[in-house]
Amino acid sequence: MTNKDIAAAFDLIGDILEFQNANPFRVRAYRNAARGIGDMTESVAEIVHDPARELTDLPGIGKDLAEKITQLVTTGHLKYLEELQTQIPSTVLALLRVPGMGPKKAAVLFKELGIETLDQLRVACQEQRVRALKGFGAKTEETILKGLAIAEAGDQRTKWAVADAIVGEMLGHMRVLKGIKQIEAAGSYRRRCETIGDLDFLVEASEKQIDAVMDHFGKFPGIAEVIARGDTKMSVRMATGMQMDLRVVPKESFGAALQYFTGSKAHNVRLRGLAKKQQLKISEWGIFRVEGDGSETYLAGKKEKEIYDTLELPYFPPEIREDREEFEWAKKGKLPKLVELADIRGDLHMHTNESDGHNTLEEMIAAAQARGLEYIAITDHSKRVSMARGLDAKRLLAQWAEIERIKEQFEGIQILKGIECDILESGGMDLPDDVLAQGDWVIASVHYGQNQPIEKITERILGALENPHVDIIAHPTGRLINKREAYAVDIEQVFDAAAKHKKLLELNANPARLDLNDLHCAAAKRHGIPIVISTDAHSTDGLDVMRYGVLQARRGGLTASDVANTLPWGKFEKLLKGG
Ligand code: DGT
Ligand code: CA
Ligand code: CA
Ligand code: ZN
Repeated sequence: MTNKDIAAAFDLIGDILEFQNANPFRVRAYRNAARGIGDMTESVAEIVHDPARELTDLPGIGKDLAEKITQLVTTGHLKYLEELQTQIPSTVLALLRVPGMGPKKAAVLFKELGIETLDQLRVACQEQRVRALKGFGAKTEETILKGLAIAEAGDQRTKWAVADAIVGEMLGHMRVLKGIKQIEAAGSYRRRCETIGDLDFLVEASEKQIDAVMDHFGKFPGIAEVIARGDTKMSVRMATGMQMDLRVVPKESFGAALQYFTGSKAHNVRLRGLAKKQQLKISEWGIFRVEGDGSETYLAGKKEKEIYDTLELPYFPPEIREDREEFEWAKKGKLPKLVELADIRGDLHMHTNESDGHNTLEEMIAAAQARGLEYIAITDHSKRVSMARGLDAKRLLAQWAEIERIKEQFEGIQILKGIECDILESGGMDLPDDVLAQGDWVIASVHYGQNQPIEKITERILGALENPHVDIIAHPTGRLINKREAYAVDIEQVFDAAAKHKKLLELNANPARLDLNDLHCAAAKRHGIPIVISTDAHSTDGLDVMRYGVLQARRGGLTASDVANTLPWGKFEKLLKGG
């Protein structure tokens, strides 16, 4: 029973309760528990089995939830959930996933029209039976029909790097318009989430200009349809399916709106709570003092920072606005100074055309040098990865000899003789110890046997961490965003072993991997494990993905001192030698 399974069960309870119009506090208790557990890297199941630990010590877990978790973990079932599930047909829950629906609307459709499936919902909309319901209308019907198409197309989120390219184009498109004073992309994009659901643009313009701004927004190439257009907001859908929202706000509200629409929702909820205690109110329009007679006085809102200033809070970088630890940090005056791209001095994972890279050894070194890197490691694949023409001992030693021979030609850059050595399916490394011993930098990776059970994969990785020649584990969970789930691995055991053996862990910066993820980075930090952000470049251009890794590290709350490849060469060399 993984944390994800427990979180999913609690979310499902939340869905059903909401559908049944239950007490919102109860619904929220389950939602909060689901979120908290989903965010934990430590296994909740293990806490259950540990006699020295109490579930009720976890935030938001009371006696009742603790009992439910214990039941789930020990029996694999949850009676309460099973009982709830007998009260509504399982297909009804699919209705909740239709954009623009939500539990309340779904409940009405179920009760009034007996709609239990997406197909029935589509027919009812087409026959215009939905618009006759109280609280629904022709427009809702239309929204639901479009939502159905999206729900069926599969609601894939867009990778951050892809969204970033679109944001860049949109900013370029909008900036030619004179009436725009400021424009920002807010939401999960600004928080640098690994994937984003939709893009949220915010524009400052005078009232006279609003229509022109919206007209121009609608002319962005690639827009398939305008979903909605109101007085100050507009939503469009791209041909790719991605939605983009636009809001036009006046000068005195731009900062407040930027704060509000950057989110996350959880961060904002917490912030509003803090404001209330000080007789303040925050909204997308500004921060207001609530007077004795209930009226509100505008205090600030032009700049985002003013919102936090007024609340006597530090300015939280968007990456950490998730209501995880940021408010605790603020309370203690210990907001981390997050790592920046400019802090990065080395790149310790890259391939050449000796295995599956596109460029030669010399080209990779020169490209790294041109990017101002102080040190790099050349890390081609080992022989097990035959599809990538992985190196056997003989070819590897030849490559290392070649590196020794040419490294004098490249000034101001250290070139480590490295290898990305596979961890074999049966355990153990793909190359013999006496070969690995001759290198400067050994990465260990799981590429094969990713469907093995958790015990097996964990054991393989722990074995690699015990090998004295191994320096680091690459892309430790193996996930590919939107493509492949992480393999089953007990990540806490990996953290413990990495800390014990003084090994490093990689944050692979490739935007399709971003592995370790943000929560793992934070957990690794708690274990005192240095993170290395690496590009895993397979071409000279591939060296430029470093920035995505840095953003992920920032989401994990990492500072430069938590990231080993921010060290100057001399200090990094010492770390390598165990100093
Ligand atoms: P996404 O698009 O799913 O990747 O995630 P976000 O965070 O961009 O969410 P989105 O687009 O629904 O809304 C953008 C931001 O607007 C969100 O992060 C916080 C704010 N927001 C939206 N709805 C609410 C709300 O009901 N309450 C509060 N406090 N903030 C909200
Ligand atoms: Ca969004
Ligand atoms: Ca949105
Ligand atoms: Zn690689």
